[in-house]
Amino acid sequence: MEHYYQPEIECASRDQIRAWQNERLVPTVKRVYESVPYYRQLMDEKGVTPDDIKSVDDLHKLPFLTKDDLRKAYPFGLLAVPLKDCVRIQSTSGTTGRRVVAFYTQHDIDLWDECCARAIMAAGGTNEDVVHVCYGYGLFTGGPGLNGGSHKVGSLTLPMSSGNTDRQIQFMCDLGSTILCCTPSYAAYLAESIIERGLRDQIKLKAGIFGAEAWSEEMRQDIQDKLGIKAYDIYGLTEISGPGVSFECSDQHGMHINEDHFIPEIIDPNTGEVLPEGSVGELVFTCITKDAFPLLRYRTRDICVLNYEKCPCGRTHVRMSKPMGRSDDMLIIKGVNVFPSQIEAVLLNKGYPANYQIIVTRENNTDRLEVQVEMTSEMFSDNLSKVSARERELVEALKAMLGIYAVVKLVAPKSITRSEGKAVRVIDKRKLY
Ligand code: DLL
Repeated sequence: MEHYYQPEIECASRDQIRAWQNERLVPTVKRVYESVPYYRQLMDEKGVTPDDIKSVDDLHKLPFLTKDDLRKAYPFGLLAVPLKDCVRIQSTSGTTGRRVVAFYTQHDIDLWDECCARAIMAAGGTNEDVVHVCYGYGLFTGGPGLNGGSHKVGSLTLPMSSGNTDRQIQFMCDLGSTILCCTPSYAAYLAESIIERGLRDQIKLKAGIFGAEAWSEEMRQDIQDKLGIKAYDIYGLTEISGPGVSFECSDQHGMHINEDHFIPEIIDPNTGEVLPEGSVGELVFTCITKDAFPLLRYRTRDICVLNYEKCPCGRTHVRMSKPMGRSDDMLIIKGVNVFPSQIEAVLLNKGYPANYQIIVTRENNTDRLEVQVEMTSEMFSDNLSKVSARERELVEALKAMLGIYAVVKLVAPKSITRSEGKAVRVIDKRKLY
């Protein structure tokens, strides 16, 4: 049976959703124009006034915001309420040195928690569940977001945070965790560790809510099989609130965007033009219910496609595909566009674990792509010629997928460093030149 946290909203008619969007967008634009000088200037430069925005149909007239704007306006430049009204900040992991700080009023946190509660209930969660949260707590939004959602559902919440795998597994067994929330790469590692310790029969997990990084269908299958659970995707970004901007339902075909809070658009990342329904492009969000940090037309850099078809789960909110990559994470190798997710799909499809690293270098002005991937322990016991044959097979499969040659190195099980948060998949050494 499908569970909903707010059925009247999650299953509202498309007309009703559009009506909410229209009635919330108009005052939000007005308020941002009046209270955020940074955005007012962008609107003035584009010659748009709040009066020009009468409905969602006018959204395209507004200027975009990018991560670059957030950096320029750091830390308070995009705040739309007095700082005294804020109760919390969260921040990005900042792996690329581009730290973003987002502000929340108590009302913002309540709405964010509700979005996460919708995700937990869509994964079958109820007040009888034990929700084991090993996303990081602290500045990262993963832990606090799922924690708040779990409280709203009324589940018993284990605020584990990341790390200490032995303790994670012990609590999972002792307290009977039923829903696991973490990054998919950590879920895969936990699955491996649980099986290694012979504890597969001692865990009561039934579902996982995995997101914050790209993961393939093959990886989903692998985690589901190893843990005997149903694995649900969840998406979000700090700038827009955190996890729960969208989430998967039992149908597992795309993530329902919480459209009563965030209006999505798909644009051409090069021209900024809004693309017709069904196009692949960059996802842009406009926040229509936030007090403190209501970003308008924020460019996520995530590449995906929106699906407005009816979903068997009964929810009516549009579904976004798994992000296929990021317009800024896309590697251009020998002039060819390569998304790490394409490489992962090939590896998992050939039976390799999701422990791999992509290393890009430049030698004599020529790009070199190397893919290091761990063997399973069965593969590792193969003789050398069999290992070489496997490497050749992967080279061919990668060539067929990407159209370029990649050096493949099969490495020993467990030799690639594990991540407790987001995995580091790509090492692009060309940037150092
Ligand atoms: O990763 C928020 C989050 C926490 C989402 C926990 C889900 C679960 P940031 O650190 O700001 O926020 O990173 C946001 O991560 O623009 C995507 O590129 C990527 N991302 C997030 N969820 C997914 C997903 C959190 N399900 C950036 N699939 C986003 C693929 C994802 N990529």
